[in-house]
Amino acid sequence: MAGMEGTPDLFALDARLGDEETMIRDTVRRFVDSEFLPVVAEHFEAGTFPEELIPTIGEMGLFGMHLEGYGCAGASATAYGIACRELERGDSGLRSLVSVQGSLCMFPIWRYGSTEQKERYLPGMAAGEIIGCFGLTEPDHGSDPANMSTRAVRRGDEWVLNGAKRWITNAGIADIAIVWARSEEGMRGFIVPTDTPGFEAHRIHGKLSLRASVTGEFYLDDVVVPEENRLPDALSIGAPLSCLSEARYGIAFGVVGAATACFESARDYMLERPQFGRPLASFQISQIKFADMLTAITNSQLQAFRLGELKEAGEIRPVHISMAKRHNVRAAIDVARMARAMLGANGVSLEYPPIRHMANLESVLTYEGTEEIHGLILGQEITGIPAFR
Ligand code: TGC
Ligand code: FAD
Repeated sequence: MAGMEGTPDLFALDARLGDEETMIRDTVRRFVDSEFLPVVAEHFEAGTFPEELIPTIGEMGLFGMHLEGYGCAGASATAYGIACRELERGDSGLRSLVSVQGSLCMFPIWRYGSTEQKERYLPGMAAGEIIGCFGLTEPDHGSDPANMSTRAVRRGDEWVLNGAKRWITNAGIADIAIVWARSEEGMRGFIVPTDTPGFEAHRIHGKLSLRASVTGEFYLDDVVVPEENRLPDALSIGAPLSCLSEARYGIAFGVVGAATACFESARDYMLERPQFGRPLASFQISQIKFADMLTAITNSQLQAFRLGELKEAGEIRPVHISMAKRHNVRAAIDVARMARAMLGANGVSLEYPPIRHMANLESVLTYEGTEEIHGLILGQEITGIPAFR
């Protein structure tokens, strides 16, 4: 009897996709297979992102693809999720680029910006001509951004920003930064061109996860921006947290792609490689591992698809996203580790994807709300008691 081939989808969930969603899935999958996968290992080793692919990603309409107007594709929430899944089948760093640009930088302008800001920035960002980064985390404030140190002081028609942001995806290559800062009036968000005097960005080196993604830090030393660069409708910590909801949604789908790549790699390897005179896939222990991996992937697919339905129905709540982000990242890490071990010594080589995904997923577990923070969000939903502080 022939075994399962290709991408696992035991419950035929992709059959529910509409024509446009299927077309987006196939286009992104072809791009990842033909243009990204051939170069990812060398970039991962070098600690670089293949920046020459950014215009193609823009042409495919993937930046801010779930937003309407201003040059954005206006695709469905599920289509955005499926695109994230296919991108992260390539590498979490590739999905990160699209998450940060679309959900963390374009979304706040689209949701909280003025018409002038939207017209000025969104078309260029959708095309990949203007790259953004999102500065919320600081050296001393990660899980608790509401207590951040960065300050914005109003001075007539302008604002003076001081502070430091660390662990910022794309800092160092970005043209603009979305900067969150506390002011006497409350939490505020600003669009800061990275060539503004007093703005200085550095790359973080020695990072052993998400290596095919640029991560950095930036400093704001008396950076002056005009009032017209403030996001007028962002008036509390709820504004940056709502951007996180957008990006976390994409991660819940994305990590299904990373897990799938690991599963396929282990399955194909074990079917081919004989030990003790038979293919490794023929041993019962291997098959139980495949069963556990496929079950974990299927559970994650189900959560992701339901999340898409809730988002499209306008019924999604942050706690739904927390459950799916937390569950699906943990499931993907477990699958990646299992796949890594099933490849034996070859599993520690960049020639095969599992170790790269396994290392990447450690960042994905931490960023966009750690596993513990999402657990506490669920704990609050269950008990009604916030246990963060
Ligand atoms: P809390 O009192 O719970 O809430 C304050 C206000 O915000 C609202 N809110 C949200 N709104 C939309 N989406 C969400 N996810 C929201 N969470 C909360 C809330 O309803 C409330 O509104 P209102 O009107 O009642 O005032 O706030 P808190 O300060 O106690 O924070 C709670 C906590 C711990 C959950 C929050 O701080 C948190 O999520 N911390 C984790 C920080 C985090 O995830 N940082 C991510 C940085 S960006 C990043 O990692 C990018 S990685 C990019 C990549 O490469 O992909
Ligand atoms: P901490 O908050 O110090 O947490 C350390 C540990 O303590 C964690 O295990 C955490 O779960 C636990 N902990 C914290 N609070 C509690 C509590 N109340 N109860 C129990 N346990 C708790 N940020 C951005 O703003 N923009 C970006 O683009 C961005 N990109 C990133 C890219 C990468 C590769 C990485 C690794 C991070 C990135 N981040 C970004 C930062 C990321 O969001 C933070 O690292 C994350 O929010 C956690 O903050 P922290 O690292 O300060 O950890």
